Amino acid sequence: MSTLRGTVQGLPEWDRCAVMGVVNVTPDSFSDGGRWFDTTTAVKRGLDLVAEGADLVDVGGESTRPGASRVDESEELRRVIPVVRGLVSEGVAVSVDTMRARVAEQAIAAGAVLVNDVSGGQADPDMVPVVAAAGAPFVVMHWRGFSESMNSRAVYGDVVGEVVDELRARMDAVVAGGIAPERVVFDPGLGFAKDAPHDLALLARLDALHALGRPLLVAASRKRFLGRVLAGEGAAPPPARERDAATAAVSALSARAGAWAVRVHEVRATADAVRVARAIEGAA
Ligand code: PMM
Repeated sequence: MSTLRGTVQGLPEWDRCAVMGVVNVTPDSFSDGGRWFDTTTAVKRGLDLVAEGADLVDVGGESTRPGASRVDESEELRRVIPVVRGLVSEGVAVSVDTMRARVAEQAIAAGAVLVNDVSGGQADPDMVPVVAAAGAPFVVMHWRGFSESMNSRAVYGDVVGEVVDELRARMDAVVAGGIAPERVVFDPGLGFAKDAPHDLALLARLDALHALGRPLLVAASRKRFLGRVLAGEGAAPPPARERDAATAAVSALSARAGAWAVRVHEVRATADAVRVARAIEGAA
């Protein structure tokens, strides 16, 4: 299992699946929007996540929920950079969740150790050159377009095969742009241009994504497909905040399947899940 997980140049190595805790400094993220919106509260939230077992804290200032419209760059910078700085000054390993090169650049200058771009470098033509020049590790998520329109792009013949092919093409592009392959992390992009059956099919076939040869980040936390699974056919899904036990279940399964990291809003249960998965792995 551990050989599957892999390592990311420029980041610490953990002997189990890592836990990335989420701090959304946004008024409108689908699952926790508005709760951590001012700098002090957001930094405190990040520190609480570390105390609960997060290895990395992912700071984002733009909601990517389906249908969301974009924030402008100055507002995103205003939201994100002070939080990055505050967490870095407390010794936290910070990842920045952004599609903008300028935000990534300033976050790296403020001490962020990982750039998490849900567009995999497609939204901003300056992103790949900026990440390459900084020598920063880079999350390449499977993405087919901005939130306004992504639901209409959830059309696949073979979702696993197409996601694998599209991620491979992104790898070629980012490597051609100067990012070292050893610094790339892949992410299947659950919920991004995907319906519940697509998300489930991808989770069932993490092995096919592993065949791409890079560490995997799985970000299932509170997503719509979990609401669908929990509600069953035809019923109303539970609200996002009632999907944390289901999220922890995905964390355990992903860790056992060799994921490098899981990205979650509620850290405590997932921190336990990845440790249990590690213990089982060690006993095999
Ligand atoms: N999902 C969201 C935001 N950032 N980053 C990665 N790498 N993968 C994801 O699936 C992902 C992400 C949307 O969820 P949120 O609004 O609850 O943070």
